[in-house]
Amino acid sequence: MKKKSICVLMAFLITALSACGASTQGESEMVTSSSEDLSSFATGIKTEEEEGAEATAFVLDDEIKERCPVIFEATRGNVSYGEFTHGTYYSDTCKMERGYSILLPADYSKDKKYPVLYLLHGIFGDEYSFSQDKSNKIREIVGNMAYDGYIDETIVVCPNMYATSDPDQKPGFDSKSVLPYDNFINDLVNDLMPHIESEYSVLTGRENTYLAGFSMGGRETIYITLQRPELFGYVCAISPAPGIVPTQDKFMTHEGQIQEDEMKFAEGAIEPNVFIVCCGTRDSVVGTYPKQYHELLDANGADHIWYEITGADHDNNAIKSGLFNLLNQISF
Ligand code: FER
Repeated sequence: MKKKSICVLMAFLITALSACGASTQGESEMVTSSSEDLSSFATGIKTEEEEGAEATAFVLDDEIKERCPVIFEATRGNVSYGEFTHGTYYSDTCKMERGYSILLPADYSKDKKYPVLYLLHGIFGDEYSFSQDKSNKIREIVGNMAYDGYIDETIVVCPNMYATSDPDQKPGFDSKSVLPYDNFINDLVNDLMPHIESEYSVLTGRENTYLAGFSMGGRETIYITLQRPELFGYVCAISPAPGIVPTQDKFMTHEGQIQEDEMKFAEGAIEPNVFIVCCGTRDSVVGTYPKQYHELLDANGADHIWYEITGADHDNNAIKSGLFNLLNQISF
């Protein structure tokens, strides 16, 4: 059972104030005005009577917030964040050694066991795409939410999603070049997950195994979730790219991994506890494809949460939002 998310109001205010000072300034993309973010928190304030003996407390509500609140993406002086490191594993699927980046909690210890989030990059990316981009605030969001007790300390694994056995093959906008992305399900399930589970001190099972991805990674997140829902309890597809079902967009003709009427969970399948699909309202790359996925999932009776991120493009605003909301849903 996850810890209910409660922080004392004073602590919240102090953190909120320091978060306003701790800044994301100087970065190419500013998220939202901090006053906007902070006012949205007011909904969760409980009175002393409601909390019984406890001091007036702040409780984050379980609703989706379009933007990651500033308080969770800020670099706080009092929180120790994990660092990304790099590892390798032998992939029987690809018949070669492959790399991944891994974010371990700052005080990672073999005496504890941690849930794991597998986080999938976009097209042309690799295992460094997330770990080398400081603007996505992954370390901060995961570290702050754990520090505040919303989630348990969590390991984040960022694989290379291009699962090919041909070292000369390169990604591109044609069916052949895209195939290794669709093959990643095999590498993930048969090679990477067993490696992570044997090399690190992790909790196993769907309750402790999360899957998220951006764009091409969002597309594979949906595909993998529909194929293997018993493996992942908490899932978020951020700005998922076209091609799960047949279509033609400005980049290429997609044959489709599955047909539209297959965009659902198998009869009797255990579905994820949380399955989020989201996208920015101004996404200039995948446009309305994520919304179409939502409509297909709806039409086929596959439970999920759909939301749009007002003003976000195909960018870190969407990534931060999806990551925050996934972790926030896990906390309930
Ligand atoms: C496409 C449009 C977008 C596509 C992939 C993408 C393979 C992926 C974008 C990204 O990962 O950022 O037609 O086809």
